[in-house]
Amino acid sequence: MESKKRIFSGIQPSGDITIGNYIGALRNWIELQDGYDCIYCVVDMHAITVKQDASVLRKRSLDTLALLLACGVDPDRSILYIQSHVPEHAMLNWVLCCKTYIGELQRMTQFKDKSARHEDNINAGLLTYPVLMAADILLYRADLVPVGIDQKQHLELARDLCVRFNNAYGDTFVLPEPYIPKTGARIRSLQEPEKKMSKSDSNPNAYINILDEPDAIMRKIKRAVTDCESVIAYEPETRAGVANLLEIYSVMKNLPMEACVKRFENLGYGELKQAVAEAVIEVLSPIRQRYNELVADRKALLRIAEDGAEKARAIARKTMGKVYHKVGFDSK
Ligand code: AQP
Repeated sequence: MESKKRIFSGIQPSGDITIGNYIGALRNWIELQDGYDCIYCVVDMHAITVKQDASVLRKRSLDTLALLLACGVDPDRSILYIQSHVPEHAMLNWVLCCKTYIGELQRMTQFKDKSARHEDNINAGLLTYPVLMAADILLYRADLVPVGIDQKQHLELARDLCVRFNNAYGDTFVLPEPYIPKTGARIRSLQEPEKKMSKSDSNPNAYINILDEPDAIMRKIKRAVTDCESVIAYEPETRAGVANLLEIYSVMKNLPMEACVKRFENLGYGELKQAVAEAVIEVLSPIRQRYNELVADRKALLRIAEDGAEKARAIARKTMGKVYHKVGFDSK
């Protein structure tokens, strides 16, 4: 029997998870569970590349796990765990760091953006973030990585490192492919549509948190920046604000873009915003309800995290054994 292809993806517990994260990545995580062997991870080690309060991070990691469950990650079908519970991530990170050139990392858009945003804390982890991400993926020999477009550059580095290592030491890692959705790969900020929607944005009106209450969703979408045109059209290059609302609508309603544009023919921005907000509320309300139930039982969440880490470690340990042997460490 042919074995299923493997998926790996992660999310940082660095803030409230937004509909950008949901549309760009999480909803695909859920769908892909049907046909793939899926491994999903709360990447708390990535989160400390920017300053975090320890107790807040600890709580957020488990809350994020609960949110993934609420969105539909099924721990009976997929492996779900917290990155720091599996030490092999850090072990492979170090080996791969020694195979990565500084110039490759300095070119990364996210490093440039985050260095500008965190001028007082341009630490080495911010620079080597993509190497840890490569380690996450290669450790599990993942075939496919569902991510938003912002992670494409990092995934290319993971592919380069895979080829570099395999060429030097023989076949060890599997070459991962990105899985980027056609619609919603880059959901934009509601306030500055030229930027991506980001959970660490200092302006909460710029993003919709998956757990936002309906009135907050309605308010934020009604305030979303659009333009002075009068016709609703999908022109992402020149009319990013309106295109963003149409993309959110298209994904939430599961309707092709042409049908969405037709739906709003001869209507105004007020009607568009009302319909987008209602569509978002309809999808997010059941997730919020499930999350509130799940998050109340910390013991059950910890059990799921421990169980997931054990399953993940069984795979990671095997890869790491091979890697240590190949690079010349004395593996017992
Ligand atoms: N705006 C977005 N549109 C589509 N996809 C997005 N993703 C993030 N923002 C958007 C995708 O969500 C997944 C998890 O992201 P992450 O937690 O690894 O961090 P990130 O990419 O750095 O996202 P944020 O929200 O901007 O976090 P902060 O503010 O902490 O840096 C990834 O697959 C990502 O592509």
